[in-house]
Amino acid sequence: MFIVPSTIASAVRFPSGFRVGAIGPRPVVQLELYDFEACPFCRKVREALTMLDLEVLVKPSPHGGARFRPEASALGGKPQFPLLVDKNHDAVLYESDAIVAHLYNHYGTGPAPLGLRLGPVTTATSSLASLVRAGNGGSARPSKAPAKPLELWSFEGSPYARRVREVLCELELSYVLHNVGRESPSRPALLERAGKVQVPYLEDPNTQTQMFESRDIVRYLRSTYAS
Ligand SMILES: N[C@@H](CCC(=O)N[C@@H](CS)C(=O)NCC(=O)O)C(=O)O
Repeated sequence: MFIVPSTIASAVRFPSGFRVGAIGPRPVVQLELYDFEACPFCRKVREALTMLDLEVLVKPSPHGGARFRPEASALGGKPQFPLLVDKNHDAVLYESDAIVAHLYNHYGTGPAPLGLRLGPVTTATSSLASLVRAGNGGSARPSKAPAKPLELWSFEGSPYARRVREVLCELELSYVLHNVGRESPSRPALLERAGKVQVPYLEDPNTQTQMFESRDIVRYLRSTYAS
């Protein structure tokens, strides 16, 4: 049962990545993130994205992945993750701490929360969360590439949404990540669109599919895209 270790992983990082804090200006051009779920440094960035209520186009780059890793290396010069592309500020950034600072500087109202600024403690707890997930979302599996990115409504601390993100990552499926943490101002739009506020919620414009329930979504992703 995936939910127990995934809940422990969330608990280890609580309260980082659950609730939206004070937010500042919004990006005009969509942010892009090359990352992989199991990477503890990438987790810090995803937590910041949730707490800042930011949407991002994720280009999953797990170990052994061939779909986005070459693109990331060409952009930034080396295969290191996370890598953030922010065209609003002409920025291509490595280093999770630099990325978090950039996000709070441009899209927040002050410095990042303490949970993201504790240096080795932040890294240790994020690594522990990855350890608990035992490599899920770390390595690529053969898959078919969708023509258009999928769309996922999620927040970093959700144990159910994590399982879906892990599978999207392993299958190297690009997706628009709509972060809808607790108290997110984006929740009313989800309610309007999907009829209720529950995450994960997936839309696949390639097959006109919309669905809730992590187990059903995982099954759908595997049957549609795994090869
Ligand atoms: N100091 C960097 C460390 C980043 C890092 O070591 N990332 C690992 C993944 S967790 C990586 O890119 N490894 C190379 C690879 O995955 O091929 C940061 O905070 O962003």
